[in-house]
Amino acid sequence: MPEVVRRSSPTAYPGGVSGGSEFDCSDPKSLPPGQRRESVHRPRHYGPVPRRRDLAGWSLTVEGATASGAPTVLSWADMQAMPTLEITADLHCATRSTFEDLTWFGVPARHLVAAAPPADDAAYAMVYAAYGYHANVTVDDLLSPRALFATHLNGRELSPEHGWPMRLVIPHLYGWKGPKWVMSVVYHRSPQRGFWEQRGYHFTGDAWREERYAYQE
Ligand SMILES: Nc1nc2c(c(=O)[nH]1)N[C@H]1C(S)=C(S)[C@@H](COP(=O)(O)O)O[C@H]1N2
Ligand SMILES: [Mo]
Repeated sequence: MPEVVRRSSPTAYPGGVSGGSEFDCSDPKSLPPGQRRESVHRPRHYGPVPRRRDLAGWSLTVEGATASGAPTVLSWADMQAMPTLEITADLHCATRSTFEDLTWFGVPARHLVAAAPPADDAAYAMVYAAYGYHANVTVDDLLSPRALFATHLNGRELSPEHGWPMRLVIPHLYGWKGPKWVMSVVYHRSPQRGFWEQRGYHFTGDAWREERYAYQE
């Protein structure tokens, strides 16, 4: 893996740990700058919610600048065979709403990267979802210990509105970096901008650095 420009967050965040093990601070914790707590976790997204389909036809494709040069297509059964992880994290929407203490369960993103690795010089990834939504992240973001492809929220299978059957969660980034109804991951050698990143939002989107808007880059 090349040396990636790691504009990531400090190891210890106020009120929690970015990556690494679970650390639950019972003191009132601080939120990232400019965020306010929301008591009800209402789903939010652009466009319609895909209908439930048979998981036998579901797949996640990893393609683009892969190490092998070929794409990898993972079935639902392939994903089920991977290690799992549960994390408790806050979801920070760039519109300033934070939803606290969500428990996500799924496949650590780093295991997907291990199963279908990028080429040595591919440091970027675009994550695609239903209806053309996509968000750019870095391979380092996917390798961060708390990044996961979630299938469950608060102990239940994801509802259609929250991304059934699978959505990406990267807690240190703003919510838009976590596509719901995920369909593919495309590795890139050069930076590319996703749906919101093309519409005025920040390339990196670290919530603790308040990387909200593209003009801050
Ligand atoms: N496919 C898709 N994924 C998406 C979005 C979207 O519009 N489409 N919105 C993003 C945004 S802006 C946020 S804040 C979170 C919200 O997740 P939630 O609805 O589970 O709270 O989903 C993200 N994932
Ligand atoms: Mo958002």
